[in-house]
Amino acid sequence: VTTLDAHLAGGRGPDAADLADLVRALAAAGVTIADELARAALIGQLGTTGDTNVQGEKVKKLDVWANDVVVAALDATGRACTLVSEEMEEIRHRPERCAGGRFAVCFDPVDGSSNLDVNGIVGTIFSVLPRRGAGADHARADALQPGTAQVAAGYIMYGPSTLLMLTTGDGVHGFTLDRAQGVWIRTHTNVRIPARGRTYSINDGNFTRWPDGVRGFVEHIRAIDVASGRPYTARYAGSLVMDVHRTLLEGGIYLYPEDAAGSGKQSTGKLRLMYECSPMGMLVESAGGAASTGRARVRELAPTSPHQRVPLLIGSLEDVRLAEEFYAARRA
Ligand code: P6P
Repeated sequence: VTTLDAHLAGGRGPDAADLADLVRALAAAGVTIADELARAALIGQLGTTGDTNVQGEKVKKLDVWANDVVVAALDATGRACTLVSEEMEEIRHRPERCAGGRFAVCFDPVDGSSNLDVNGIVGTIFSVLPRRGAGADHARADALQPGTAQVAAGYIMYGPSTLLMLTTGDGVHGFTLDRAQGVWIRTHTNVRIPARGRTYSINDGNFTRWPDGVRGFVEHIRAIDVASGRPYTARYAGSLVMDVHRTLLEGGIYLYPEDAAGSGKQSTGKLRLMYECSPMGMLVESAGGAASTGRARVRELAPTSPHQRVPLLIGSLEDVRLAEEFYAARRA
């Protein structure tokens, strides 16, 4: 049995110890959040605060509460002087932490929170970037680095079990929370995503706004062709952590494309680059998969703002590459 602590102790690299402090803090925040989710209905923590966040979305009570839990856990380590969160409009920089704070952390404290009131699967997604700058104005530069700069990424999935999926650059590993013992046990070692799957995950309700490439790809995988393993089956949970986790373990593809020109309000997509697409991109690529906007590798995008949205096609290498073929209109 390998615990998270034992796994982190084996980390290599000059920042391994500091990075381990951050991961342990995020895991501890995950335990606190898991406990609160389990009893939210009992203590009136479901529902909305009445506010609207920078995304223009109704803020759930648990969104705000979980954000405070993650911020406090990261602050306590002293290892990060810059934080970006879905729940915080501005980049949060604490200059007094720059001396010991070698990282910037971007996170979505409760992703998929529309599922909270219906007891659905949600998750905490995190992305760790190395601090590059110094002085007072380095926060923005450190927060807005491309996904290839990440030194760690992962998510905590609050489901029938509480599961931490993590990469620090040397493969993808999963740790299941043993609540009775209060330890995380490595239950998934060196996760590899199948080269191709049989499942696709997309919000079909946006069909009229799909770009032609997405429409062509989806019609292709819906067609009957037994020899090439089609049709695929459809799964959509409305929770990125749930849909990506299934895709990571079983193969297939998750798509959240941009709205085709003039068809809708999400002209650059819905998902956020810094704390949804980049970390999921690092995780899935580390397992042998791919993460694309349909035309470019997500991790090579140069961020321009902390909450910017990008299209996301993520999953098995062959499935993502095939979708890109349809985007490039090389396939009809
Ligand atoms: P839609 C949740 O709000 C989220 O950011 C992801 O977790 C999820 O995959 C997606 O948006 C769901 O969006 O438009 O299908 O409800």
